[in-house]
Amino acid sequence: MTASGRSNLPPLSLHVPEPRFRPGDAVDYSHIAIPPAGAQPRPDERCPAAETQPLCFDLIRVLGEDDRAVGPWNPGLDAETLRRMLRTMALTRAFDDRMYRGQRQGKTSFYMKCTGEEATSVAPAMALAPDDMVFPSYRQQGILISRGYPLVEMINQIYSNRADKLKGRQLPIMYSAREASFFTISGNLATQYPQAVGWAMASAIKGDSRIAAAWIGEGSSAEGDFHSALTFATVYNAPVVFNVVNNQWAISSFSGFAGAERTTFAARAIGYGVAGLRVDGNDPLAVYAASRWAADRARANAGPTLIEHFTYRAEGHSTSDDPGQYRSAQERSEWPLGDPINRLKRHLVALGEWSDEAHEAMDAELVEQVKAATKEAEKNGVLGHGLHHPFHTMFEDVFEELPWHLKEQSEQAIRERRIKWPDWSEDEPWRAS
Ligand SMILES: Cc1ncc(C[n+]2csc(CCOP(=O)(O)OP(=O)(O)O)c2C)c(N)n1
Ligand SMILES: [Mg+2]
Repeated sequence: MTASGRSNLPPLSLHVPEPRFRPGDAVDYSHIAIPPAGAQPRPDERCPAAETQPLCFDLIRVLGEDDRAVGPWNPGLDAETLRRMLRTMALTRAFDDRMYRGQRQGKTSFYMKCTGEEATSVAPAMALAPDDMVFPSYRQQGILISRGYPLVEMINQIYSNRADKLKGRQLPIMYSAREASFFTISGNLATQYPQAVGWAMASAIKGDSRIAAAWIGEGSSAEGDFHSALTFATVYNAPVVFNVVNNQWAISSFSGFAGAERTTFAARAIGYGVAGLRVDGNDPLAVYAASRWAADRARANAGPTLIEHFTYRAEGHSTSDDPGQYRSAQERSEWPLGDPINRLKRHLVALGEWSDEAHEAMDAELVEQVKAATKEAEKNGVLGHGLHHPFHTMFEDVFEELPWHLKEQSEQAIRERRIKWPDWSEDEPWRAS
């Protein structure tokens, strides 16, 4: 008997997704369809959105197994631009490695790496105009680095020190850089999507030529904000590029919980009448080409595009995570789309424009560059050394005039602090004994 008593009907049941591999399991990715590079058609940027539908189930690839760039999506970049792309991705990785170690040394409370996903931020940043407005999530440090934002400023923010322009009010790595057209990163996942659409609409209303681009993780695409953003964008034909970075994981939840077992993330574009592209996210040339296609489309008032970057989060979610607890360690080595830096390196070598020696020398130079920036930032303090913004500043900058209750709270907080630490000086807190 079922609960309702209608015993001739089968009991209803739910499907609860389960990842294929858990710690200790052997990994077999043979279920992932990887088409040959160069085999995907490239429609005109101004085509009706429906023409891109097959590309939502395909995988745009340019770099082939022989390390050559092939097919209609080959962006045909010159060697100097390719080397700049390689260097920016390698710098992003060197930066991540150093900051990760900094967190382990107690210099910051928190860090998030983008290892293996560098192409999904560096290549789009290069495909966009430098003043196009970007609305990233927390894993697109590669955009700031591509735009030449000073590493020292990034590290000041990570250390929440006295030179941190955000005055220690944002979680480390949640940058904000108006001068780099880089919107403030929010820990409230997916909020950047409708914000990007709003900005893009405003740009169009003003008759400007700048477009907006947003990034979201595949897990966060399950948030309601994703859907309202796409609805607004398609209704008003907003000049915006939507990037979904499908790195397979949302902390310890695999992509199945966001719908990956049913269809691709790119295919979500179809329901909204938005152009959709599914790209090999570890192929920097494919990512560049798709980003350029979408940016040109938006700039020509031909409509928004949703790009799914199919990639893999090679390391933990953040410094607070231990992926060894929930996924097989073999996943990283077995990931069939390789590593974006290695792939672009091998391509440049195949062109006769790069070598192992040049690569090694570049890596050594980048380590030094990051080290120098770190030393510079450390002069402004690291976590827990007291070289942070004066305590009272946390009550400032929000209201033009502090409301009475916050004024009372701030006075009380400062009073209590003086009782607790009598030697504490408000302007030079680091001199407190
Ligand atoms: C609205 C909201 N819900 C939950 C969280 C907690 N949270 C932080 S990161 C994260 C996983 C996001 O995964 P994904 O979107 O795939 O991005 P990835 O970390 O893989 O880049 C979650 C659930 C949050 N910050 N905000
Ligand atoms: Mg993810």
